[in-house]
Amino acid sequence: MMNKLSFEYSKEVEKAIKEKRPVVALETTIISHGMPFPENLNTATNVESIIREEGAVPATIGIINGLVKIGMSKREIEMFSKADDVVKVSRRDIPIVMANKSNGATTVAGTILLAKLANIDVMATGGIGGVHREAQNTFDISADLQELSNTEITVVCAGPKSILDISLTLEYLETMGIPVIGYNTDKLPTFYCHESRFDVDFKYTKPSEIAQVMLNQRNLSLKGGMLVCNPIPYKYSIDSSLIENSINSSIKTAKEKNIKGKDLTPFLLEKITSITKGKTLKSNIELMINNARLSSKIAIEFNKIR
Ligand code: PSU
Ligand code: MN
Repeated sequence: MMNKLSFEYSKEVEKAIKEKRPVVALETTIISHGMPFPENLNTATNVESIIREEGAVPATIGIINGLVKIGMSKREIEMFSKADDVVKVSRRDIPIVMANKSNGATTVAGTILLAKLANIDVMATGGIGGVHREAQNTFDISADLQELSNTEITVVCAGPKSILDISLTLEYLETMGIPVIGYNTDKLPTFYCHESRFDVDFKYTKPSEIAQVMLNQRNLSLKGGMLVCNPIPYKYSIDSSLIENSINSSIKTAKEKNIKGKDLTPFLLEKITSITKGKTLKSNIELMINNARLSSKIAIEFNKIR
C-alpha cells in the first residue's frame, strides 16, 4: 500500500490496518543510537515478537532511502542496528532525510508524528525524552514532549529518562496538557528506577481504563496524547542513589566535550552503560520489553471500543 505521502507499509501492518486490528508503533532511534550492537538488534526483534504474542501487530517505523517505512523488515532492522550513518530523526529532519533519500531512525517525536499519519494509536518506547538538567541555561527540552502535546497517541514508556530534570519535565508536561498516567503506581517511575518521589496524575491498573481515557481525548478532540508510565520491573530497577554518580559524571564529560543537541542523549546513555559495566543497558532492555507487553494490551483494549 502506497499513499500520497509515499509511505511504504509492511504486508503485516497493511493487513492489520485493513482488518482493523490493533497496531503498536515502535521507534528506531533506540536501535541506531540508543543501544550497542547486538543488544539493539536482539531487543528490537524480541519486542516485535512479544507484541505479536500479546495479539497486536508491531510497526517499527523509520526512513529508508528517503521512503517512510511503517513496519520495517527483519533485514532493515538489522541494517539499522549495525550502520553508523543512520540519521537521528525528529520532526524537522523528516522532510530533509526524505529529500536526500537517506536513512533515518525516528525518535519518539518523529515516530508518533509518522504513526499518526498512518492512523496508529499506541507507541512503545523505553524512556521518553524531557527537560534536561540545567535546561534553564541550555534550552535543551526534548521535542518528544511538544510533539506528544500535539498528537493523538498514547506513548507507553518507563517514565522520563533518569538523566533528565524530572521535576522540570513534569512541569513541562503539565503546561503542554499531557496526562501522566502511572500503570500500577502512584509514583512516577524514571526509566532505570522503579519509582521516584514525584506523583503521577493518576494511577490505573487496567489497560481498559487507559483505553477509556484515550477515547475521551478523541471524543473531546483534544488533539494531544498521553504518557503511560510503566515502572521497570523491580528485579531490574537500579536505586537512584547508585546511578546518580554515573549520571553526573557523564553529564560533566558531555559538557567538557561540548556535546549538545541531538548528540547528548545517545552520548549519556552510552557513557552510563560503560561506567555501570552494562548494568543500565540490561535495565534498558528489560524495561523496553515490559513496555512492549503493556502497549499491546492498551492497543487491544482501545481497538475494542474505538
Ligand atoms: N528510550 C530508550 N532509549 C532511547 C530513546 C528512548 O530507552 O535511545 C530515544 C527516543 O528516540 C527518544 C530519544 O525520543 O531517545 C530522546 O532524544 P532527545 O533527548 O534528543 O530528544
Ligand atoms: Mn535535546
